[in-house]
Amino acid sequence: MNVQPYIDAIEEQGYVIIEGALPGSVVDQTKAELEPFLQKQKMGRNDFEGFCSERVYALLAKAPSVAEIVEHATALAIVDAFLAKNYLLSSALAIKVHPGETPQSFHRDDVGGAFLPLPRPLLGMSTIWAYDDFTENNGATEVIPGSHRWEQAREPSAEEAVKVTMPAGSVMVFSGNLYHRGGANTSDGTRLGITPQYCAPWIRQLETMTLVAPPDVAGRYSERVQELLGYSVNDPGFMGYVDGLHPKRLINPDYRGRKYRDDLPAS
Ligand SMILES: O=C(O)CCC(=O)C(=O)O
Repeated sequence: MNVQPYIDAIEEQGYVIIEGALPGSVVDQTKAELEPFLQKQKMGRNDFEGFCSERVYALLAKAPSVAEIVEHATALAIVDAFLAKNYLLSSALAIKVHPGETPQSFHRDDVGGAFLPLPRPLLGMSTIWAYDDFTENNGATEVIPGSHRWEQAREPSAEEAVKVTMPAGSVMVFSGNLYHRGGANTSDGTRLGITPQYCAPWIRQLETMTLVAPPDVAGRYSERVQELLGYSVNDPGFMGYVDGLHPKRLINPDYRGRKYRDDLPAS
């Protein structure tokens, strides 16, 4: 397949939508695998996660058919053009937006590069796959076209955003430094999306220390050593989470050390 037109669109606008990329049978299979995790038991813990949204992290441990989109040939052929070989899957989570959800704040997914002056090269590529139709009013992702090339001083505004409406089975592939957000859901239905995100191959430790020292081994060391191994989360933010929680929970399930707002449960 010739993906050059998609690559050109991303270079120009920061994103491209590909309809009909995933067969309905795979959409249905993944929805069935996710069903046990989407029982409205765990709604978002803050405004970013969305108080009216459910998020399922660690997807490859829960819904095996998600691998179909993680390694989707067309999506990866596009990502190949933007990231050096050996890039990594940085995140893969499901987001089910329920009625009443408000818009997220605009953000860039490759936020780890926020300390670098803009405009800067992208450090990651994102995809969001529609498992329900993304409509005008059910929480479709919103993007700000061209914002991947903005200068430092420019702030995002809702007036510049466009809604990414697309039928179930479609994907939006977008540049990690593109401003976007989850939209408001003013409908009476839900919107399920899954967002695999990829990062540059050098955004990692030289030795994968959490495999060198899995939780039972890491637990023998001091807190400081555990943090240095990677049982830590970038503050502020959530880079380093495991299944939406602080990785030290794998060493000590009662760990409640990180609390970034007093009115929220520790994560
Ligand atoms: O749910 C969406 O449409 C986008 C969510 C998002 O951008 C995020 O949580 O990082």
